[in-house]
Formats: sequence, C-alpha cells, structure tokens
Amino acid sequence: MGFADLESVAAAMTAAGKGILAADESSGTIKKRFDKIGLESTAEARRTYREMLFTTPDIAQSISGVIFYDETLRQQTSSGVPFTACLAKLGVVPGIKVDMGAKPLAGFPNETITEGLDGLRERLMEYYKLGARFAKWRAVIDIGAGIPTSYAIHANAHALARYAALCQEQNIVPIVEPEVLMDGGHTLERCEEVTDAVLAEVFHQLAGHRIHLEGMILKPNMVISGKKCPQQASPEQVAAATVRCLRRHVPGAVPGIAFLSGGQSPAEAALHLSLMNAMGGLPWQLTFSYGRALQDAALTAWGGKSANFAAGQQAFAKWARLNALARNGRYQPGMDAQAA
Ligand code: 5MM
Repeated sequence: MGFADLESVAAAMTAAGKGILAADESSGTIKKRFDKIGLESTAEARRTYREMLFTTPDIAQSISGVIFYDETLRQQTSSGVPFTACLAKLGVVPGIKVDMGAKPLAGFPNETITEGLDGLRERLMEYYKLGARFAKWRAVIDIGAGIPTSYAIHANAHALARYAALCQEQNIVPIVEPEVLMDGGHTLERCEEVTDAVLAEVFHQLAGHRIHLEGMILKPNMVISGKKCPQQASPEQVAAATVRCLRRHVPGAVPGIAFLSGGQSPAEAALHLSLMNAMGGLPWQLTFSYGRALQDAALTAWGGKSANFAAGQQAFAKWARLNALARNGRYQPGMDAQAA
C-alpha cells in the first residue's frame, strides 16, 4: 500500500486558513458540558447539539475536519443524512476518536495510561467503512510533585506509536495527541521542560514504529503557564516557547501541527495561534483542533433551546472564523468583541 491517500487527507486537514473542530467528547465529558447549561444528556440532545454545529452555514470556509465520538459517527441530521456524509459533501473530513480514555497507570500514583489498543485494528476497519479518514488518540501527562515520571512518558508514547501504526495500516491518518495538562501551579519553564521530554519520546517511538511522518498530524499542548501559577507568561512568551519547543522535536516532514486549547479561553487560544503564525518561516502548517475554545460560546448561546439554534451556530461560526484568521497571523485582541 502506498501513502498517497494518507498524505492527501493530511493535506486537506491542514489546508490553509482552516482548522479542525474537536467534537469528540465522550458521554461523560459531554454530560459535564451539558450540566453547565442545565440540560440532560440524552442521545437526542447530543444529536441535536452536534447537528447544530455541523450544519452551521459556511462551516467549510473555516473548518477542514471534525473529530467525532463513536455515537456521533453513527448519527444523522433530522432529515436523515448521516453526519459524516453531510460534512464530506462539503469537503470537511470526518475523523474519529479511537482511544478508550486515560486510566490509572498501575504502580505510578497520579499518572495515567491511555487504553484502547485491543481490537483497534477491527474498529478502524469499521470506522473507515463509516466514512472516517482520520483518527485521534489522546495521551494525558500531568505536571505535579514528582510527576511526570519518565516511565509514564515512555508508556504513553509507546501506545501512541502503536495506535498510529495501526491507523496507517488501515489508510487512516493518525492525529497523535500527547497533552501536557495546563492544570496546576507550574511555570511556563516547567511546561517547556516536560513538553520537551514528551515530544522527544513521542518522535522516538514514532520512528521506532515506522510511522510515515508525512501521513500524520501532531496535536500538542501549547507551552504555557499552569492555570494556578502566580506568574502568567505573556502571549508573546507562550508563542515563542511553543515554537522553540516544536522546532526542537517535530521533523519538517510532518505536514501539520493542530493545537488543542486545553482550557485556555477562546480569545487566548486564538491569540497564541495567531502570534505563532505571524512569526512565519515555519516548516509545518500550524493550525487548531480545538474543542472548548470553538464550542464554549456556541453551547452557551444555544442553551439547549431550539429557539436558539441559529444563535448557537452564529457563535460557533464566529470563533471558527477568528481562528481561521489566526491561521494567517491576522487575529488581533479585541476582534471577538467586534465580530458578529
Ligand atoms: C473534546 O474533548 C476531547 C476529550 O474528550 P474525552 O475526555 O471525553 O475523551 C479532547 O481530546 C479534545 O479533542 C482535545 O483535548 C481538544 O479539546 P480542547 O477542549 O482541549 O481544545
């Protein structure tokens, strides 16, 4: 099998001026999001919410791909069109989260290992038939007293590489997501040190597992101060440290890096991405694969009420457009207050 399909899908996912919507919240996570708006998390409520997002007018102008959760990949619009077909028709690539979540790593208190490798080959075959052309697997690395250990970094990087190899075998582009959490009181320097160690091990394992780098996407955290750190680094410091760290570890053969937002506000996530793209001269596409930073405003505007369907779509379209501007380094602070 050649790699042409993987490369063309990866190129579509990282197309200029667009980015990825992460709408792959598992049942537990979407329940937490719906709790905030006082909405019961039924299958129909989840379907309606996703229909609102996916049928946003002109979505394809700023969104290149959508990450689905298993349930959503099998759902349809109210007029009976599978969500995957509806998006693919617009040129938006459907993808699927295939990990089974971060579970406690035995013997390593407060650290996790992402599970889901058993039976993954067969699940990927089915997902391909259902229309998925890329997949996502998230490893979670927390920073705290004595953690992360090098063993937890190694175990998670190894699992990410095994997942990526199975995806490429099935002609599915792997999004490799090693997330260093921004919870906690650590400094930007500590985040950089840990992100350095994580990316070094991830690319070591990817090479060992013979991953075709041109047919994958990296989804990393930005290098940022912990939320509870008293000294918050400036946006310019975040952008500089993130690009410095990525340049050290991510080969130019990787077509694109699609950041997670990780708990940043929508405006922070857009500004950081914009500052990085404004630097220019980068070997990869720098784009977004945001969940909360794209959805928070939409969820609040919708509030679970059919009368607010269009308002929810407008809020989603606004943040998708602002992040599309950030892809070209053209997002400026305050633009969100002006944008409709
Ligand atoms: C959408 O959230 C995803 C995690 O879902 P589960 O915890 O329910 O498995 C997550 O992987 C997401 O794709 C990325 O973290 C990006 O989302 P954020 O909100 O960090 O931009």
